[in-house]
Amino acid sequence: MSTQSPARLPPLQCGSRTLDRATPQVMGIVNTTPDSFSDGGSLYRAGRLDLESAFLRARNLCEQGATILDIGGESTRPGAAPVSEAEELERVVPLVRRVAAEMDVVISVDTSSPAVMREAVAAGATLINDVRALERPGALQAAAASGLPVCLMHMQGQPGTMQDRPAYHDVVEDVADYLGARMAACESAGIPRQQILLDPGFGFGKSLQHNLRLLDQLPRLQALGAPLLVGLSRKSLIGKILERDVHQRLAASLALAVLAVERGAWIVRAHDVRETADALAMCRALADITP
Ligand code: 7PM
Repeated sequence: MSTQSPARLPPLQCGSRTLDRATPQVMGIVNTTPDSFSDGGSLYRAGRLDLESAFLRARNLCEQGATILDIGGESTRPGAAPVSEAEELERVVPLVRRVAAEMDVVISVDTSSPAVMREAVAAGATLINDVRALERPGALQAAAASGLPVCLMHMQGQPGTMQDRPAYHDVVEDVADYLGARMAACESAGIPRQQILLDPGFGFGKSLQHNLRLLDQLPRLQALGAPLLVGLSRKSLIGKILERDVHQRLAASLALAVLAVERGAWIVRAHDVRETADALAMCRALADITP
């Protein structure tokens, strides 16, 4: 466990905005894909992404307490079909531009494509979230050139097949080794250590036991020295334990968010922003008691 007071940790600088490391942060999910696993294309009209609906969704999440919005146009759900770069650009860039023009929030672009990174950053994104940890050719360079913070996530396999028989030597050590190596690759490419976030990638090529062990052992990942981001909201590990469908997973998602923050997570990626922000405010209150 760290002996340094969280208040002394340097803030994360996202463009002109700073995020305070002493306060757990909620990253609200704005999924612009038609088959988003839990918001089911609700931002679509007549088969096309409706920019106004997407913007209203984004504004709502900010009003509910999101300090970061994660805007993505590629579905990484298990079994999802790949999306073309042109389509990803078309879904993401206009929304990033509109949100950047009208709202005071950190905009995270959820992409693995260097072109989408560049265009989204030009449109106002100030954080890069890549479920492939900048492994695509050109992604490290595009991220480094932006000068912005990056979130490196662990995934085993590829979205289409990652959930059939995931296997590890030791899931916690394997994920820690991978994230450590990607952090080193970032530093070699010129992305400073203070600009790196790490994410174990819950649900990305992991069995229920793998997910639970990673959650329990988050402090091992925290020891890598970068702030942690976690995405547990409505994920199938909850369905496996409770046998609840995706819209009946709020209470369990909040429990997991609190447990993750207790174990050292800083940013929680969530669908239900108001409820998550309330839960994390309780974590903060307890962390802040005067001795
Ligand atoms: C299955 C797996 C279904 C994942 C849906 C998802 C994360 C992310 C996503 C995450 C970071 C979802 C996702 N999950 N980015 N993008 N961390 N950094 O729940 O856990 O929306 S997609």
